[in-house]
Amino acid sequence: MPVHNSDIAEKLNHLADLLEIEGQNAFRVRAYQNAARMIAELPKDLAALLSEGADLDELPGIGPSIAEKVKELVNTGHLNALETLESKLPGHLADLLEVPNLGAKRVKLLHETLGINNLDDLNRAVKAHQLRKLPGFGPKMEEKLALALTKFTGEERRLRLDVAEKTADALTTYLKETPGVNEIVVAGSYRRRKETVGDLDILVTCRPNSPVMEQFIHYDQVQQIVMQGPTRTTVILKNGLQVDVRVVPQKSYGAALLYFTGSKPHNIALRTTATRQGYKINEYGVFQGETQVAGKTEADIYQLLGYPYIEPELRENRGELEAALQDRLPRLITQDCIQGDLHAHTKASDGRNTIEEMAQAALAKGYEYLAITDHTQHTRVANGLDEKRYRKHLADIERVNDRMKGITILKSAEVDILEDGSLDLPDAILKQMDVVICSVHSHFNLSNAKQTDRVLRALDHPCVNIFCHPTGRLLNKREPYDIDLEKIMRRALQNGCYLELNAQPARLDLADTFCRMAKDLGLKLVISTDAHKVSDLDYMRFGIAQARRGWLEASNVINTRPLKEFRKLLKR
Ligand code: DGT
Ligand code: CA
Ligand code: CA
Ligand code: ZN
Repeated sequence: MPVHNSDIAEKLNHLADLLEIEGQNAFRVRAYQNAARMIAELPKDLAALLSEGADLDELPGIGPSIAEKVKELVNTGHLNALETLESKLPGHLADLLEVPNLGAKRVKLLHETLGINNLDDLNRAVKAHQLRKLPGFGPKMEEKLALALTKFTGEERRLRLDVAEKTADALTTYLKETPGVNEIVVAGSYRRRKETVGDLDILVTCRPNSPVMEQFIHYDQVQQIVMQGPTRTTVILKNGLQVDVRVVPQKSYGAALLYFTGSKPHNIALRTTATRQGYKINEYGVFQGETQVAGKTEADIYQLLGYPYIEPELRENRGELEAALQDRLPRLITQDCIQGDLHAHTKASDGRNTIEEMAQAALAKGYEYLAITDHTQHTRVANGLDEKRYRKHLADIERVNDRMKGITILKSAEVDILEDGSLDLPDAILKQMDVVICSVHSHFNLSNAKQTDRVLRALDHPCVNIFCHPTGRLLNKREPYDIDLEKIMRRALQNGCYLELNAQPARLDLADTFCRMAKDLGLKLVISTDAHKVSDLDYMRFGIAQARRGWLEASNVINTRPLKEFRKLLKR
């Protein structure tokens, strides 16, 4: 595995954090932080520079000791100093750095004043309200940490869909090898494509005596067997995910699938209807007296009860049953409707591929257009481009576009919205772009009123087309900032601009309910991947799933339009 500049920067930053906690002098800490920033902004791969025999000492901000460490990282993927320090610091002190809102300074203070060494200690101190007295904390920060901790450590811990998907794919592939297995499907929130899942609910149909449960408990990722039986077995995997496997009879397959796909509120509402019609419904089928009248497939159950088939993503009891009865179900968007991606980074800022490589990959997906949207200077950690570099970058995009056949590369930028709502590039250069997307990357803690006004001001800028990842959330990591999205959506509608549904599985921002809100307001969205490398373009499917959970149809999403129409929609 090649070591990228961003990985090196991350390791050096982590080292700086640990050195700070350890009480090293501020100069040394800052030296590592500066080196990390410089490396993140470096246009060329350090690994490549080294293999060309370059002398890293020559780079600004890198002395001999840091140069040695970079070499070590590139050559071995490890950093001895970091590992030594990690083992030297008490217990799980470094885990605290992962908690939202805690940086090295705060961790050090917690350690020194309250003797907090790990997440458990922190949990106890938060509950005992010991933090609010510390300098720089206060009751509000204590509350924030309490919330962050329940998500971080408690039962509420849920796995991101993309992580669950990797686990589920590997496990179902393995289970399929068992003799006698017919069907394997992952039901539950996973099938409803929820952004995070609590556990995996797997259904299996098989021939009698198929050793599928034996096979399951011998899976090499099993950490603990919670319970084992012929029709239901539950384990916990090494990554902490709980998995239930249920063997169900073929004639009950549809009923079991419906039941275990949920959601629970959808099931309950459906059962109420069934009861009213004189049926009994459970995970084995639909019954009239003792006789099974439906249950082999989901569709035959819905049909018997007078409904058209309802897609799993809609089964949240948010009006889908009523809509189904009135033939008002949305014709949900599918991935093949997408004609272009409007958010992609390249090596020019913090991406890993060139303009050309990104465009080739988008072309291979059958897209008609791709917007190159590198960061602007304010986002220094992402190697954002200033005006001068951006001018050159636009010329580069144009040049590649002239060479490429079959796809149009749109000149764009992901422009930082500064604290006061102004944009991070001058109008003269924004005017040269085909499409302008903008984001909040700093000052997440403004009040609702200030944050909302800041974004409204950006949307009022005549060059702006799309407001990206509108709440800034990172699943399991960072709460959304405080902002009035309805106000934002109304202004976007009024101004002829759009909001992004960011398809990164760590973001999925907008959330499903906000997608639905946009649709109800009549505001169209853009679904973009925010790709930082070629393979990230595949994230589109997560965005599509989220859009479907938000009841979106192709007509609610502007990058389902061919380029010509898309350009018209951009006119404000
Ligand atoms: P999760 O795992 O928290 O992400 O969410 P789900 O929806 O996968 O929930 P889970 O794993 O507790 O249960 C799987 C499905 O089983 C759930 O979506 C609906 C069904 N189910 C579970 N408990 C009940 C229940 O008490 N009544 C009914 N009607 N259905 C239930
Ligand atoms: Ca589940
Ligand atoms: Ca479950
Ligand atoms: Zn981006």
